[in-house]
Amino acid sequence: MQPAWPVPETFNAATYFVDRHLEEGRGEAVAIYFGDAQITYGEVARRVNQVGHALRRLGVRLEERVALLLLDGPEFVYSFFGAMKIGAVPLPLNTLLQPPSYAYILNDSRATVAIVSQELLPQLAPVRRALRYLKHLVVVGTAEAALSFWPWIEGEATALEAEPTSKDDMAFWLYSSGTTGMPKGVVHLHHDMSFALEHYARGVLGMHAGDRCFAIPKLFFAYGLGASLYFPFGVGASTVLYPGPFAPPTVFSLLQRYRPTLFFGVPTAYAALLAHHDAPEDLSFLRLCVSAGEALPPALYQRWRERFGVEILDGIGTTEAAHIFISNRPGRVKPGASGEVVPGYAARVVDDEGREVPPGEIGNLLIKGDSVAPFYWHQHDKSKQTFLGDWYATGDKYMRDEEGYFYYVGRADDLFKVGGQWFSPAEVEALVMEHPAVLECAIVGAQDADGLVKPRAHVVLKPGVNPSPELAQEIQEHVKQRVAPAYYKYPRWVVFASELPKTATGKIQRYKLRQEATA
Ligand code: 3UK
Repeated sequence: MQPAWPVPETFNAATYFVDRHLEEGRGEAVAIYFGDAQITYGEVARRVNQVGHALRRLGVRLEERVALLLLDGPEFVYSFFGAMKIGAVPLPLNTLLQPPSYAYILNDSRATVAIVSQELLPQLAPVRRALRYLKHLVVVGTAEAALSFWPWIEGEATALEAEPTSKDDMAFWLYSSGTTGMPKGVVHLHHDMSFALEHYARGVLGMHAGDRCFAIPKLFFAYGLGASLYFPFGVGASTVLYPGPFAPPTVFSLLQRYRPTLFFGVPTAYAALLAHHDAPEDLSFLRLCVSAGEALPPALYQRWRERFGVEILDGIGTTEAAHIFISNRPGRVKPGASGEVVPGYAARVVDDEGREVPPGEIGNLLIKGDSVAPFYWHQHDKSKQTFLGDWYATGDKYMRDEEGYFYYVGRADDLFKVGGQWFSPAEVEALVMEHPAVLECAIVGAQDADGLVKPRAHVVLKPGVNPSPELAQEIQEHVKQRVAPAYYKYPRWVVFASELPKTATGKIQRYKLRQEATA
């Protein structure tokens, strides 16, 4: 099979990820498992072409954005590659946002067409009049999805010549949810998916045509887009798509039904699956599991391995980098580490002046690799702060050990100093969460009577446990004992809350907690 990297100067990603399979004789191979449907690469290619024609008929031109507000399913795939194939720019939207966020993103991106799942239409209706640039709304009905029949493209020609785009033309955008401010349009180019495919999916996961992928993160998320779509499609493997929300029983029944070889989740999902008591013991069809999105606690890695006999590879990726660039490798996992640099990428840990810091010291993580976005859409200052020539500043604090493993310490903007020493919220949150009464915890810096910054813990208790000053004190003692003699790390305040503020992708919004006054 043709390697994915390097790509030629004239390169349309839709031809590599879809059409190539027909030329290489995989037209009859299953690309997508969706409910009872098994959709072949040949069928996908024809539908992609029909969407391309239908979009042109609506007047969509080169470089115009086509928003996709779609539940996971075949129409997402057809629309994503169909838009790309005519040189337009698909823009998958998070399906969990509130109406004002859709108005913001649709106006900011100036998408002219939106392809929307019927179930999600009510999310757009309230802001319909605020949309300045949207001209057409294409609706995907529930019944159509189940039948794999789509009246909008019915009758369109099934052959389509790809727009001869440059490898450096815009291919797709994703709005990064971020933990602060308005979402930013991350612009990705036609060559970006190929770079991530070659170096991470093939290089680290050893992906091949015999694999079957199943991912908890949805296609609108950079993590899910690679895991459920362009990684399997890049190697001629198959993917399992599911439109609904995931609860542990659903995940286990889908695992048993489709028997995937690769499974992708976030740490919270692994925790929920482990906590589910009816868990079947046999997941031996899984070759590897991947965790990303936030740090995977070592205890989860161990428990998963003991229960199911398969490794979880923790790795860090970002929307800006398209996918994972530091990852554990099969057979050489260090629990608690994000892993080693993915071959093909480079990583540096630097101080605020850009000087590399020695192993064991905390610094800012910089990444180099050709899957990294060139800029944020019309955000000149934010782009300059983030994309520094060859290097991209992830905004994460990291530590490297002597053997080249990287350890996540916290977001740059969540980290703070206590008594002149760096304080890692992640480290102490893990200790608070060991307390049997605690369900969730987030720690932020708060000012004491002297105006000095000290750690404050926001704690959600397990159902049935009541907050009390005694319990707060007990939690403080619990941490003190474990951090001794680094007592500066224990939380000076414990604030009980019924829930923590989170972004649509589940990241805790610590800036909101920081704004709260200390009692
Ligand atoms: C954090 C991690 C510790 C980190 C993502 C493609 O999460 C993805 O993209 P986002 O833009 O968020 C990026 C930020 O999330 N993070 C991600 N992975 C880890 N922190 N350990 C990890 N393993 O702050 C990063 O800057 O939403 C995108 C592919 C995989 C992904 N996880």
